[in-house]
Amino acid sequence: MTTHTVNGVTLLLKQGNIVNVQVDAIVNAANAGLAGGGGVDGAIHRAAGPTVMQECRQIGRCPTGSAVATGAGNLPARYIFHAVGPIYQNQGDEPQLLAGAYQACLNLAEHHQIHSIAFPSISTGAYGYPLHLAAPIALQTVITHLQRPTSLQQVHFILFDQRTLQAYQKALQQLLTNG
Ligand code: AR6
Repeated sequence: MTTHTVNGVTLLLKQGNIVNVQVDAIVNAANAGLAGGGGVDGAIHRAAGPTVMQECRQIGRCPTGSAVATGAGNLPARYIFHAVGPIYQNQGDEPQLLAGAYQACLNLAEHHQIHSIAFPSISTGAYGYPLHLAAPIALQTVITHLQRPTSLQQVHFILFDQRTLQAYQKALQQLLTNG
């Protein structure tokens, strides 16, 4: 585990399963149809129970690079923020869309005035975003956001495997060294 403080807010990088994390909002790596799927999306819907999918159906869609909020069902959280990252196809707009997915969650956090949020590594599983490119975008978006006044006190990155944790640790070190 790595912890770092940004402007009084704790940033944690930790290996684990996001469904077990006690925070105000858990972020899901969803698809634009909010239709459920494998990976972290499957794990979250399984653990949360059917009410969350019912809410997703009512919302309908979420554009790539954005996020929508639902309740958290049986999860120990108040909200799930369903974020839609880009499918990596090297078309050029992926960095903006990935940053947009994180930023939309941070905006929802401010809107709901929550204190803690947990992110998975959006787009780096089924959506194929190279880890060494995605990790600095995720961290930079969060760190930049925390430089302004915020309701957040803790931001967790819950990274499923050691390879992903190490990529985020390396990216954080580089961002802190290079500014
Ligand atoms: N907790 C934390 N991270 C997890 C968990 C978990 N329980 N399970 C997997 N991961 P992915 P994407 C990691 O594929 O690339 C779905 O079918 C995983 O190891 O879940 O954004 C959706 O419905 C990887 O590091 O999301 C979409 O269709 C990271 O979460 C599509 O996949 C993201 O992998 C979204 O693809």
